[in-house]
Amino acid sequence: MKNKTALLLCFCFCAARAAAQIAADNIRLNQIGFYPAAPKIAVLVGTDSGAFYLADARTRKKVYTGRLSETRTNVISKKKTRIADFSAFQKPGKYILMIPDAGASYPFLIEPNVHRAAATGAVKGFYYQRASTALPEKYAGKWARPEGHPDDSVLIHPSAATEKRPAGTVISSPRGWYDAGDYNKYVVNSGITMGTLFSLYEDFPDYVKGLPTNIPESGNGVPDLLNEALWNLRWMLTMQDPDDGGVYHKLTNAAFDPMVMPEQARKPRYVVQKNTIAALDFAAVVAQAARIFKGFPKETPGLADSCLTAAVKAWKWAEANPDDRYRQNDMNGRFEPKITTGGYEDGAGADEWIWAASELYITTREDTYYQAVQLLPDTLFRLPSWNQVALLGYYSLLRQEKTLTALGKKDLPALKQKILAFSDRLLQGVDQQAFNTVMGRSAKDFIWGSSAVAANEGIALIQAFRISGSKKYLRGALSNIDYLLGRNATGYSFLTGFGARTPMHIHHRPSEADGVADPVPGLLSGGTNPGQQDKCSGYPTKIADESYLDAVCAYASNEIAINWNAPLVYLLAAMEALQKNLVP
Ligand code: G3I
Ligand code: 9MR
Repeated sequence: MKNKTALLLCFCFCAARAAAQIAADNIRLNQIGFYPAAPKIAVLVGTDSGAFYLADARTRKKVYTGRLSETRTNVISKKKTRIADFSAFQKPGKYILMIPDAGASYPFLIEPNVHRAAATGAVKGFYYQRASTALPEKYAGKWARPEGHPDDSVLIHPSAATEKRPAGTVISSPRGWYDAGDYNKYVVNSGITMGTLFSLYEDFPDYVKGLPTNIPESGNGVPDLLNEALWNLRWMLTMQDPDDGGVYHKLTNAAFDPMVMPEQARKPRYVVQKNTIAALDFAAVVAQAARIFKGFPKETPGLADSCLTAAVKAWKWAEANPDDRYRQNDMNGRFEPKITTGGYEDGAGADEWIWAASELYITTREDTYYQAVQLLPDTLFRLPSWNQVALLGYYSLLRQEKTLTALGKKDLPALKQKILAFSDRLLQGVDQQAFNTVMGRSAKDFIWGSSAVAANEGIALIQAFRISGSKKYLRGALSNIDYLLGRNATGYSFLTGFGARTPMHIHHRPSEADGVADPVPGLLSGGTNPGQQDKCSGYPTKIADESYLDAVCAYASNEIAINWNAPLVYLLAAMEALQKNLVP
C-alpha cells in the first residue's frame, strides 16, 4: 500500500513535471532575458489562445497579465504561433511566463546588462580554441587541458614548395585558434573572424576595454578582446612566405583527427598552397591590425610596423598572382599527401579585393589602394560570411569617415544608402514573421552555420543604426539575439552554457573527448541546417527552420566555428554598449 501510494505520487509528480517540461519547450524566448526598456517577446508554438501572465520566478506571484496575439502561420513549416508581448513590463527581476493550459517558460531575467555574461563568455570561447598552449585551471576551470599542437615543426607541403622552401622544409607556425570542432587552422576563415573582432574594438573601444575575460594576458594594458586576437594574429603572421609575401591557405593535418584531445592529436602538420584569396584576407586583417596596435606601442613594440609591411607584401603578391585559387581536388591530383580537411574554397575574389583595398587605404591613407579596385557599386552586396567579405571593408570605411581622404569620402553617402537599403530589406515582414525575428524570414537563411547568418544580420543592422540613429534597426538586431538564445523553431539557445536548453553534444573534439559532461562554454553551435550534409541519423525533420540535431555526429548543424562565434561576440557586445538606445 505504502509503495502504491509512493508510486501514485511519483506518477502524478513525474507526469506534471513532464507536462511542464513540454510546455516550457513550446514557449520560446530568449532564455537569458531582456533589457528593462527593450521589446520583450515570447512565442508560443501551438494553438492556445487567451491570456498569459508573468510571475516572479521565486514567489510565483503574478506581476503582469497580457493577451496572446492572433495566430500567425510560419511560412516555412506552416505551424501556428502566437506572440506574447510583455514589453510594457519593465521591472528588473527573475520571472517565468505562464500560459494557462500551456504551462510555464524557463526562468529569465529582466535587467540592465542582461547579455554581458554571454558576451564575455563568447569572447572566452576563443581562449578555449587556442592551439600551442596549455589551458590551466585558473583560466579554464573544469575544461583545463594540456598543451596541444605546438606547431613548431610544420612541413611545407609540395603544393606550397618554392626554391627557398622546398617540400619538407620545416617551419614554425605556433599559436592561432583551432578553426572549429577540428584542430586545423585556416587563413581564409581566420580572415572574417579577425576582421569582425577588430571591428568590434574599433566601433566600441570603450566598451571593449571594460570587458575582461580572465585569460593569462588580462591586465597587461591591452583589452582582452585584443589580447585574444593577438594569439591568432601572431600565428597568421607566420603563414606568410617571407620570401615572396604569398600566404599559405591553411595549416593542417592531411586528414581530420579522430575525436581526441589536442595533446593526443600528433599527426604531421603541413602548410599548403598559397593563393590570392588567402593573401587578400591576410592583407585586410593585418592592415587593420596595423592601425589598431599603433595604439599600443609599449605593449606590442614593433607590431604595428611589421603588420603594415606584411599587409603590403601580401597585397603585392595578390596583384602579381590575381588568379590563384585553392582547389583541393586539383591539388590532390598533383601532390602527396592528399589533403582532405576543410576546403574553404572560394572561387570569386572581387569581395576580398574590396576588403583588402579598403583596409589598406584606411591604414595608409594612400589613394592608390582605393583606386586599385572598383569599390562601388558592389552589385552583390552580400551578407558577410567566410567567402563574402566586401561588407567588412564597407563597414570599416564608414567607421573611419573622419580620417578618409577626399577620394573615399565622396563615396560614403552612396555606401550609407546601400547599407540602409540592405537593412530595410532585412526588416521587411519581421512583424508578421512567426517568431518576430529578422532571422528566418526565408528558408534560405538556414544554411551550414545559419547561426552566423543571424549574427551577421544583426551586425548589418547595428551598422544601419550607427549610420541613421533609427532604433528600428537596433530592435531588429536584438530580435536576432533573441533568436540565437532561444526564440526560434528549435527551442535551443545555441550558445553553449548560456540558457536553460543549450547544446550538450557539439561537434567539438575537446568537448567530446575531455570526460567533462558540460561542453566547453561560450561556443556558438552552427545551428539549423536542412542540408544535413553529415548524414547523421536522428534529425527530427527536414523542415528548414527545425533541422537541427544536438548530436556529435551532426557536424552540419552542431559544430562550432570561430567565424560563427565572432559575429555573436560583436552582436552581444555591441548591444550591451548600445542598450540605452533601446528605450522606446
Ligand atoms: O556556394 C553555394 C551557393 O552557390 C549555394 O546557393 C548554396 C546553397 O546551400 O550553397 C553554397 O555552398 C555551400 C558552401 O558552404 C558556401 O556557403 C555549401 O552548400 C556548404 O556545404 C558549404 O558548407 C561549408 C562546410 O565547411 C563544408 O565545406 C561551411 O560554409 C563551412 O563553414 C564549413 O567549414 C568547416 C571547415 O571546412 C572545417 N572546419 C569546420 C568548419 C565548420 O563546419
Ligand atoms: O570533424 C570534421 C568537421 O570539423 C568538418 O566540418 C566536417 C566537414 O568537413 O568533417 C568532420 O569530419 C568528418 C569527416 O568529414 C568524415 N568522417 C567523419 C568526420 C567526423 O568525425
